[in-house]
Amino acid sequence: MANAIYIINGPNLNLLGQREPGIYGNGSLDDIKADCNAFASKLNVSIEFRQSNHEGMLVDWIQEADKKARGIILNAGAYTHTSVALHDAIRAGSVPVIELHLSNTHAREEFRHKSYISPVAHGVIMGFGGDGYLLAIRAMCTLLDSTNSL
Ligand code: CA2
Repeated sequence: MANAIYIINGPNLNLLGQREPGIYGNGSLDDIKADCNAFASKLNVSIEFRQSNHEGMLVDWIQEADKKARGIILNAGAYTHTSVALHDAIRAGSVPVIELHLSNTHAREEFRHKSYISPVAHGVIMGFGGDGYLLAIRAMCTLLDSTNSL
């Protein structure tokens, strides 16, 4: 969708609500998507909400968003901690990216402390579960407003 905020979700986030509720909560990704749509319509912005388990697909969507979107909210899942390809795709683009995580990755295993996304993101929101998506939409709107691109 042109002029939308893209919300891009990476691997295994389609499993939310089915396992690990202690870490990720009880809600499904569809529940989060519905909450995002309701919140975005209150703020009068449109969102494009996607999920893929495939790194190359995420790269394609970041490149697409750079042409069509105002900003990107990215929960890259485990690719956060491994993907030079996602880092490069964000670095090559010019729309702002907010890195998002349900959990506080710094309070978890050491391998989750490294992020290839943070150095090329405008900001990071983590540790607030599904509410983090709404915080990120709010933050993106404020950012776009302050740069007159909303
Ligand atoms: O906290 C986050 O949002 C994460 O991006 C979630 C990823 C994890 O690899 C990152 O370190 C932090 C995992 C996505 C969901 O994985 C599930 C695994 C089993 C059951 C349900 C979800």
